[in-house]
Amino acid sequence: MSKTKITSVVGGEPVDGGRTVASTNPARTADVVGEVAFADAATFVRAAESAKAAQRDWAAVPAPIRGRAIAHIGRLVEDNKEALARLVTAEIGKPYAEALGEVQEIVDTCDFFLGEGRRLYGQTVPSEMPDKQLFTHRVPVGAVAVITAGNFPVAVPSWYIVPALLAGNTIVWKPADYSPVVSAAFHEIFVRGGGLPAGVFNLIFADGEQTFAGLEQSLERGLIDKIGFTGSSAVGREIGALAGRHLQNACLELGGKNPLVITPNADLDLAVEGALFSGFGTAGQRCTSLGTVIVHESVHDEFLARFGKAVEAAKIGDPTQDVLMGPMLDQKFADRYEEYLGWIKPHHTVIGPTGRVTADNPRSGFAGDPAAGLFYHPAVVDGVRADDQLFLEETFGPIVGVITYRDLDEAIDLANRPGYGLSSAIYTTDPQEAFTFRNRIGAGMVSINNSTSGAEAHLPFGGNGKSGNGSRQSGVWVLDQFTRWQSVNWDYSGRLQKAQMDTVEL
Ligand code: UN1
Repeated sequence: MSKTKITSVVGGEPVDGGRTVASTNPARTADVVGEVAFADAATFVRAAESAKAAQRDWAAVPAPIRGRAIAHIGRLVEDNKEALARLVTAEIGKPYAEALGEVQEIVDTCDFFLGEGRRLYGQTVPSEMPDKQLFTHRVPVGAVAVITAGNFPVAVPSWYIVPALLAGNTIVWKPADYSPVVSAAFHEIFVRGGGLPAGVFNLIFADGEQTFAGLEQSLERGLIDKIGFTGSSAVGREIGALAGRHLQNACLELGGKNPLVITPNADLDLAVEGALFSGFGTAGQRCTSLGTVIVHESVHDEFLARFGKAVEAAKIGDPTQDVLMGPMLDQKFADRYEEYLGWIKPHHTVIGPTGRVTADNPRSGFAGDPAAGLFYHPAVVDGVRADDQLFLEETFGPIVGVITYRDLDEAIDLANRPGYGLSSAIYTTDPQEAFTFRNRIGAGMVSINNSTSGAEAHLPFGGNGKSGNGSRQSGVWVLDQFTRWQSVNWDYSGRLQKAQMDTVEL
């Protein structure tokens, strides 16, 4: 693949200069996919100025016409689906079938919101007084800063950018630093497909420090009206605090330690399949990835035997082939996996080989050349305890813990204990167990007889506790993030009618 030079785009113009960083293919780390020029805080502020300046005209475009722009974007993404998916696979090592699914999520999001341009409903509301009418309108929030992670380099940004544009907002997007080539391709499709005027959708590549400084300065100058952030809980806290200091409420989609409960009434084969996919799909690097299996003690041994076998048989390796698990997305996540293993191994039973896949530490049936990339063994850790670091913290890697329980109360207590609250799952054929779990789990998303991963574009997505501040994306619900309600009070009585004082009595 030829090297591409990627830059930020502010007000429709590329911004070169600054430090240049190479983006490599995690499945073949010697391959440079592209080079990206990192911008500084001042460039971020210029992007915010540009978004702010373009917002009034963009909001003046009738919503159905903005919906049509979203429709064109969706079609262009669909026309370029394979090419974009191949780029996702090349730059972050996501297996190609998953990458295709990820690109499809943009199409689904566009499909949903193109019609929303013709709805974007407000209400008519009766007044306490005669000859007076009350209305509500959704109005755009203004210029939105979108900061996203690289594990879903195109689907998750579209969850913010599509509804925000549809609702009449303009954007400064700062994607993850390890997926710049995919991000630039996404930006290009959106600007071209939607015919977006300059300044409506700005793209900034920058490191965390410059981004934070640029964001802070933009907030101080009133240039950014809303922040959407997907990433770790630690950075989410900082973003949330920064937003709060400016009396804003950020849309935060953070980490998860997602539990999967297996009751004695579960279909065990189905549970094994669900645990395998959500534990090791995307090499465990989804915010919705499985953290801990909470299994009833009576079925623990049988589950573990079947799960162990399934993990051993799973295809791992070259993400352009048909594999369950490709490489780690980036060196920093590989390092973290190693760090966790160093902590886990002295204390726990780990099933099968762990660590990096090498000639000395092989993986049977490995697809391709393990030495070429950031390939690791999937780790299943038995005998986890409720006060273990592994039980309490997100690992963002292919590590699944297993803990046992005695009754459903204990299982639910364990599922809630880490204090995250993104996704969760229960495997049971007993509806009573399923509904008790649904009723008492603290997570924003609950799967019954399905894995913890696998959001759909029209169902609310989001978490509670350490997983977010209760904001929700997807479907109509996300419009509450990117619009504000305006109340209109229209008096046609020709006199001053005072609320409460002139209220009509029966
Ligand atoms: C994320 O990992 O940030 O539900 C989002 C899922 C995905 C989205 C995950 N479609 O697994």
